[in-house]
Amino acid sequence: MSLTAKDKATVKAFWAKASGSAEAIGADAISRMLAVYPQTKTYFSHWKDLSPGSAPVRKHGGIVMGGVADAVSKIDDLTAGLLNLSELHAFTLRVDPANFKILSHNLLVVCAIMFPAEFTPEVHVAMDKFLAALARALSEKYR
Ligand code: HNI
Repeated sequence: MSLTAKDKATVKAFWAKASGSAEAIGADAISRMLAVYPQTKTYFSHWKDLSPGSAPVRKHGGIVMGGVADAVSKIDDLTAGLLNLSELHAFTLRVDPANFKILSHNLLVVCAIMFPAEFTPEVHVAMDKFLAALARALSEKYR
């Protein structure tokens, strides 16, 4: 299920509209991930407050979306582009890669809520494929 040239163009066009709200998207996606899939909280037990919209949640939302922005710019070779980030999540943070799918799901939910007009079925497919490819690239160093 690799991204076609049309998928890539669709992702870039949607990102051009959504990136101005990247921090809000990230904050809500991380809030939902921690609330709806509480098993993800284990990685963030060093934070003071894991409740939706808390300061560390918002800060981390911005950081993660910086990674997503970077991935959009490296969409033609995500595996090479995200090697360092993959290494960090695999060896230093030891994040179970199953969680990448969970965060991707939450990112899609938030994009659909925040951009109901722009988030057409075509955009949904392209973003789903992009986030799956991003999750695969982040999982690269685990094997
Ligand atoms: Ni993730 C740190 C990007 C998914 C747990 N993560 C980062 C950083 C970026 C990043 C960028 C900061 C790196 C640095 O300090 O150099 N993470 C991403 C991206 C995704 C993702 C692009 C997927 C879309 N990370 C996840 C998931 C989890 C996760 C699904 C766990 C559920 N990440 C972490 C943790 C840290 C982290 C833990 C360190 C945070 C801290 O505060 O110590």
